[in-house]
Amino acid sequence: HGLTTALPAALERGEFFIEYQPLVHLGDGSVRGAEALVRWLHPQHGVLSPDRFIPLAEHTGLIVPLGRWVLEQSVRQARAWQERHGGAEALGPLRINVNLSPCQLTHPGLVQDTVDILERTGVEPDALCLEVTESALIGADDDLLKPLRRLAEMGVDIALDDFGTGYSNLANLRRLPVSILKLDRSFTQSMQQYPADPVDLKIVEGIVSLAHSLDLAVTVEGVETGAQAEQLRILGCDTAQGWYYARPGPPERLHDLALADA
Ligand code: G
Ligand code: G
Ligand code: MN
Ligand code: NA
Repeated sequence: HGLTTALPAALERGEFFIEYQPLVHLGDGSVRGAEALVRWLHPQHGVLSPDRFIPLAEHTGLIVPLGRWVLEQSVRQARAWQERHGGAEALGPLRINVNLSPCQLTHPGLVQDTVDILERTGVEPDALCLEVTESALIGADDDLLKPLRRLAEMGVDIALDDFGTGYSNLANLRRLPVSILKLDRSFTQSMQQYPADPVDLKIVEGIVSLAHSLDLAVTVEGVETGAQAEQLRILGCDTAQGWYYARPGPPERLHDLALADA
């Protein structure tokens, strides 16, 4: 595969870049942070989405250095936002969410790399959230959970991404060192019609109430309309992300959005 063999040189040549999508507090609409989403500016094919190359990078192992690069860039960016965001201290420092692939979880350097990056940048652990998909943690044994536990003990948030798409063993949640559920976009899409499907409403209501009783915060993905945002806010969701607020974009944009409500 041409893309696969081009990956290592692409990392060396700096062809990857990161877009940031704001995370918004549903209660007051303020920007609280952003999710980092990597892209590849390929010299022939133009901008490639992560769906095109993350699976290849996972297959070849390049995901480990690529993931480390994404983490370092994103945390550096968070530091830069925090330094320029002095007006909004009441809201706490702007946070950064970074996706972890399952291969990074099994790599022995994960905890130390993360500690090093936080120390080098001076970003507090509680301003970092690592997103792991529900499917990566299904059936996870203690060895797999150990690095996540260490990170959680340091104060790093762990979010369960795409929640509700795997077979959700809700009882299993108690065992995971997770502090945030990211409700899959499909739930948000079912809030499109007004009034929304009563069964879907009950399901989201149930997830939110279970999450809160376990001390987990709920972030919703894929919010595209104000009506969805309002419905999800009423259902008790805490934070939202989606095109209604902003598409993924360059880091300066997040800064403008965050300062606008500072
Ligand atoms: O940005 P986009 O909406 O196209 O993202 C598509 C998918 O790629 C999402 O599931 C997202 O979690 C994943 N993704 C984006 N950036 C990264 C990254 O840095 N590492 C990993 N492992 N996945 C990522
Ligand atoms: O990590 P995760 O799989 O959640 O990645 C987020 C993905 O969702 C990215 O590909 C991002 O571009 C996409 N996305 C973000 N906001 C929206 C939205 O409002 N609607 C839709 N359809 N996709 C979105
Ligand atoms: Mn994600
Ligand atoms: Na997701």
